[in-house]
Amino acid sequence: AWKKHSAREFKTKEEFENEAVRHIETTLARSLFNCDEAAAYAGTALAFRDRLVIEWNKTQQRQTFADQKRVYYLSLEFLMGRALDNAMLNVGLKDVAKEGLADLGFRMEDIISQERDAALGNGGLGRLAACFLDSLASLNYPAWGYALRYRYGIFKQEIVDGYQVEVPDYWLDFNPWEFPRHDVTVDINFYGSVSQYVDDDGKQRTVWDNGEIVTAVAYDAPIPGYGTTTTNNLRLWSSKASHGEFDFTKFNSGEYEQSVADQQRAETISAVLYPNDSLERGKELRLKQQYFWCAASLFDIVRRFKKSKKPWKDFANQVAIQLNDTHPTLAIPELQRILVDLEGLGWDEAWTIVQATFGYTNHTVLPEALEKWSVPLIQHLLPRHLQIIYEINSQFLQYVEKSFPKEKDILGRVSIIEESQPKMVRMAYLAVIGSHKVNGVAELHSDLIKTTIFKDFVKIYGPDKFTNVTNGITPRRWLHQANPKLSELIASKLGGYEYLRDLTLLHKLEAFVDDKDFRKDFQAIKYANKVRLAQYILEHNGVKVNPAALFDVQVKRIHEYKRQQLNIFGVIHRYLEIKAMSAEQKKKVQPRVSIFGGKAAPGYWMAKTVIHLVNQVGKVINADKEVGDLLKVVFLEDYNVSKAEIIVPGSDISEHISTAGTEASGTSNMKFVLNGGLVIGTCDGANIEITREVGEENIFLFGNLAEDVEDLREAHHKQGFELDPLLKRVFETIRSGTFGDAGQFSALVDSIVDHGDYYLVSDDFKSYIDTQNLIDQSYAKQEEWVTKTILSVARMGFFSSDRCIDEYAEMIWNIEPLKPETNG
Ligand code: 26Y
Repeated sequence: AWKKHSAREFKTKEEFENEAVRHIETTLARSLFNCDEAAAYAGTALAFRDRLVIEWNKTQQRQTFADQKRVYYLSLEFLMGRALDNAMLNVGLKDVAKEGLADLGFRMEDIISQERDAALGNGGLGRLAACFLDSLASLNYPAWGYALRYRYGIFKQEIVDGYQVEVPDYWLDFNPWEFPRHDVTVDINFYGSVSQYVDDDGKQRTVWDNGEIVTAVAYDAPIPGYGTTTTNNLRLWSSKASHGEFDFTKFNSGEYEQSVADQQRAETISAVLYPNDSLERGKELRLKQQYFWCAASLFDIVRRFKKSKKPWKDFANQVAIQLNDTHPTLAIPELQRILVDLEGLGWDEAWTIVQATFGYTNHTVLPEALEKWSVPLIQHLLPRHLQIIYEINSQFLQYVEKSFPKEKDILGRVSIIEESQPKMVRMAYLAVIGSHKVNGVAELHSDLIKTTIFKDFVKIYGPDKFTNVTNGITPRRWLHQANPKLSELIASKLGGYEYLRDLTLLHKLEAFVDDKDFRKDFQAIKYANKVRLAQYILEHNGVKVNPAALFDVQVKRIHEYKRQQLNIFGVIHRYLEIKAMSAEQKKKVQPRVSIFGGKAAPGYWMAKTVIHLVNQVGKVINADKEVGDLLKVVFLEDYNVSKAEIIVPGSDISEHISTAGTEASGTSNMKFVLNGGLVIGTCDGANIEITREVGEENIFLFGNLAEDVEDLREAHHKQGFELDPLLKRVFETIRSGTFGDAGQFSALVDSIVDHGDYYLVSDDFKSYIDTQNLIDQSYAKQEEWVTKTILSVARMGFFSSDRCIDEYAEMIWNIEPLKPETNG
């Protein structure tokens, strides 16, 4: 008889060692005599993987048996980072493994850092998806993620002579966390033609065929929850050539080369993550990626539903699908196609199901980031989908016309089809029309989408279709894993780690704000994290920084709207001030380290110029003996999730300084505050709610408000504007060649001086500088500063992604958790 399973459990360090060694010797076929760190990592990962896999299988079985509604999170990006540390902490045996590894002669940190980041994302949107998976599993929701298995994640950034250089990120040569499912495949059609026929019941039916077929192969990764056995699934699709008869004829007729070329063409679909995070470029391959992934995922979801033998009217009671931005919007016409063309439902019946199934999350109001695809391109690649989109549009416009008979202009404004040359499909409109709920990601942002890009739709559907779910972060990775000492200190005060499952419990820390020992420990942990970061900076940048200085961090994608240029201009201003000081005055200066990090999209020249300027400024200031420790400037290469885990805990102040109204939420702002840092920020995105939670005395806000931005821009164009005098001095310094050939930076300076300063750098400069000075004064009063940071940590409970996921579950998905106890 078969045993229930053959889980190789380990509880002691000896048992762990046995398991790790067994894997090294048998799974890897390596002798222990040449066991290096890579092998020790593999052995450790495989030992933990075994434990995960058993719970994973059980979870899937339990969820199938319970037959509850599931949520499917469709995201082209999942910025997962490393998996081993997370797995160890979730399984709860990290300490055992640490001792075992020590016996074998290894240090835990070295083993953990052997793993490559799973960097299948650009920035905030991708990392949010990863935090959501962690919360969904930790809260026992039946949930799957669906994405693409890119062979290359976001590029690795190298800094060469101060310039960004992109290097491919081939991350798959050893990935113990994925399981190929060669038996789970879906054939996906492209191009081809559409025709009509009459079926056996005499009904008019449409077929789409004679296209090119590419096969999607599933690769699954386990997503363990914290403090629960629930282990959900992340399914990544990989593309490969389909091996139909077509290929065999080619082989046989001597077209061997063509056949191999076809194969490469097919594999190209899932080859690489697009590295743009805001500029839409309308490339055919990206559209192919989107359809390939949507079609494979929907086929999979529908296949699972059909196994239950329920009637179609139950579909939306069993299935919720969340669209992470408009990237998966093709799932809407695809589900309509499945229901109408393949399953033979009537159009209206199908459309009711589609609308009840989908929810859409918007992550930006920036016009250049809103997806549009050209009608001719969709016509060519997905002819049936274009017909369906037109039909959806036609019915929608008829409804609008009936509801607003007197408004002539509204139809053109809300049409899914933009009447341009060529015509374009507005994906955000299709997403709104095909979903039952649309949400923004922070309060201000959710208000803004209702008054700007989706204004007409609020009028058409009423305000209830639009809602807010403020973003959150998982405290497991962003506190417990990244900052174990702080996590432990908090646990010692709150009587255990329960707060990691209910972050609102942090409020109890307020009672310790005057506790001398607690304050000392809290401060010592911040200092130790700064020492660790200083060590990292020395190793990677060769710059020695003083851990007692104020560490000022801005790490995020480089973009004009995020205003890293404001930060570096501020740094130059500070440099000029220091240079003008007497020795006596210098003694009063608060020493500071300005830390930058982030990737620029490869074609985004202005962003690349900002990186170059930061590096040039750093080179000059760091070498200036008159400045010494008073100011250091470093750009950290290749910012990613695992680097964030070192950088975030080591910050005193972090910068979230976007032009008001442009940053939908921001999530790193939450990470920094949760780790005992404070924020300098504009009244934008989640900064506003952070302020409400921590209190305005504990955050440094500055700059113009979102409601004034439009007027200011208009005034710039109509009347011109007076450049801020301090900023003017900064520009003169740049022009004088202090930081190298000024021509290299002219586009950046000119965008402000000559081209209207769209992002209001000059308007906000004075207020920014004043606020930075206030920060210096505040930091000098260390006791007050520590109070601010402790109170802030205590008040961050709201920003857990657990709260966020519970809100989605209740307001949008209508799903319930499945407790692991229901069925063992
Ligand atoms: C269309 C394509 C070029 C594109 C690709 C990626 C467009 C946008 C993106 C990514 C956007 C993104 O990361 N947005 C961020 O989402 C976070 C999570 O909601 C927000 O916190 C953050 O403010 C927003 O910029």
